[in-house]
Amino acid sequence: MDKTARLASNIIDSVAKAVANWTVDEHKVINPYLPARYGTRWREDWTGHTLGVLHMLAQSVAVRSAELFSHSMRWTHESFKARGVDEIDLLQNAETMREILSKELPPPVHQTTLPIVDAALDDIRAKRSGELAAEAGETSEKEAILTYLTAILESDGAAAEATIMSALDRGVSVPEIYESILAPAQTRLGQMWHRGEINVADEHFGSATTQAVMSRLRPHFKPAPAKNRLMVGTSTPGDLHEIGLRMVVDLFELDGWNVVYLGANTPIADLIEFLERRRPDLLALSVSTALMLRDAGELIECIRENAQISTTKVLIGGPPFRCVDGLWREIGADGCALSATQAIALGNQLVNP
Ligand code: B12
Repeated sequence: MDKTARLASNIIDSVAKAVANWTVDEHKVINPYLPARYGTRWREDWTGHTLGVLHMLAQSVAVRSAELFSHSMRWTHESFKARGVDEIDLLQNAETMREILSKELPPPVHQTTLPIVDAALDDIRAKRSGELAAEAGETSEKEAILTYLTAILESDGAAAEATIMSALDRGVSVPEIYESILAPAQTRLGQMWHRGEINVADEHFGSATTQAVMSRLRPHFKPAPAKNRLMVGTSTPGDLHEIGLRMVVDLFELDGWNVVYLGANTPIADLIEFLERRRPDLLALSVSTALMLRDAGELIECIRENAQISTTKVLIGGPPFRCVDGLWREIGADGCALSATQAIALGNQLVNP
């Protein structure tokens, strides 16, 4: 066994307890949610985990095997994940431990140790990227979704925008960018938030960036010849989701319709007055959460009971309609589409059968 490696290994074991405690303290500074997420024993549990990782690192350094450490880290992460520990927390813990080791270990020990830790961290990150891509769903733009999401997670708006503009340069059309990159990326952000992998600030940044990118695409719109049809798009009162709705309205515009995008959350009385004034052929109503279904039904009833606008076609859509078939009939809409592209086909049918 290499003597320098063995010495480095012993040094790691001898400082392991102090490094584990320091790592957990620093990790809590980066991620203040740890106590709330992992209960009263969170500190002991995380210190024990970090200590185990350090002892395994010491063994891997002794035999100079980055592969051994990577393998053991992967295994540990799998087993902790299966017991409800968040992968992001495990990665943050390992990254924090790496920083502490780089400060605590004497330089000759660095040289044998840090490359081994870095190789394992790269391995875990690469695996995580692979999972992100796999979970992004069946789309030809997996790579772009992944790059876009990575930019969002790094709060790098310029990189996110560059990803979309380069897709445009490759010949990906605006509807494809919406449906195959931006929409799945937003859905994925929703899943990550749901699992506690990102917080609301990250989601807000993603949603704001997606809307900014959509605005940047406007100069590249090439609408079909005008159809002399008017549609108005909004969401149910109280519904704050606007991105899906905006995609729908933009695609109607590209299809040659005159469009009025009201944004989300228009009060019922003001919407009715607006419809009386503008008399659109179609109202596109977005319902993003099941909590808004009853209000959407009441809004459609108000339209049906108003002689001036009772014949306005109401097209409805949003995530709740993906979960339950035929829900749209129950709330009195004329039709329902599950994507912006489907919405255009159905809107044209409804207005000019
Ligand atoms: C971003 C987001 C938010 C942001 C919205 C910011 C913004 N400026 O838009 C904020 C933080 C405000 C938010 C809040 C909430 N949200 Co939210 N949110 C999301 C998230 C992560 C992404 C939404 C999005 O942009 N999607 C991308 C677009 C393109 O997809 P889409 O909306 O589905 O639209 C497509 C189709 O549905 C269809 N479509 C959409 N509208 C229309 C309209 C018509 C007429 C047609 C034909 C088609 C159509 O075409 C679009 C393009 O293909 C989703 C996750 C997800 N899976 O979508 C949750 C999600 C929509 N939210 C959800 C929930 C529960 C909430 C909250 C209640 C959370 C809470 N506890 O506070 C609140 C409700 C606030 C409110 N009063 O509205 C749930 C809804 C579950 C359900 N089925 O009922 C989701 C699905 C997350 C989840 N899986 O639990 N949210």
